[in-house]
Amino acid sequence: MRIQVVNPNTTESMTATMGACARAVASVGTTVEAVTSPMGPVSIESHYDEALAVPGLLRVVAAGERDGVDGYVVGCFGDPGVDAARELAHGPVLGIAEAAMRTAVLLGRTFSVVTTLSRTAGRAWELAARFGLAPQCRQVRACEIPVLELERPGSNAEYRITEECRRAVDEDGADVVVLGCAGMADLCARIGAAVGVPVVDGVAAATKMVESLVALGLTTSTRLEFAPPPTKPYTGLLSSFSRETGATI
Ligand code: 2AL
Repeated sequence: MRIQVVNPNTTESMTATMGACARAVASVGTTVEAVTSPMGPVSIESHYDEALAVPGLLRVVAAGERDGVDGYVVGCFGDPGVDAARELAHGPVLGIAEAAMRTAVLLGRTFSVVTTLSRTAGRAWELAARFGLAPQCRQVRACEIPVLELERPGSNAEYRITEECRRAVDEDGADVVVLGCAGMADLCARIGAAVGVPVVDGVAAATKMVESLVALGLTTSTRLEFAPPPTKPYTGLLSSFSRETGATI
């Protein structure tokens, strides 16, 4: 089985972190390929970033389809482009926010999300509502750490995230904490040990869920909404995307 963990931002070091965390949970016989988007923002922390991260993600998925990839993880907590990627892919596609939040409610009554910047909290709430999980989401907490600061050697990001996770438990009464950025994936086990409640990293959770869906022989329904998109010309800077919605899938 081949699963691609796609980093929709263009920072290779974050892709490497995500790949290592996905491989650590993948079963024997599953190959995890961590792929960096070929275009777009170096980090995703605004709606503008999110919108412009989607073309690169779709490029990767279209190439993966030509190459026989079985399923995809979209490795950004805004779950950018997941619906569009589902239209392109023959196998399952899962975003890390959806995987993490759905996992959290299997483990406790309530969860809080601990994310990077407070400007991303609105999107996390919107996703929780979309998944029907807003009633169980106690709070979306921000550490005010920009995404690329997570990668900077010598940063105190782990300490600040751990303290915010403690507040999620003590002040929100959350049974479970969800880490709200793919760049936090490698911190999950240590933070879980420190705060004493389950802490969920969406990269690992999504990898196991995609692996399970592929093993079950289940994939996105192509009956209507998620059928391959209609073929049509795309113009201007996006003209090369025309073929990706056409005969190649
Ligand atoms: C993210 C993420 O997971 N990757 C990225 O670039 N931005 N999420 C976030 N809340 O900042």
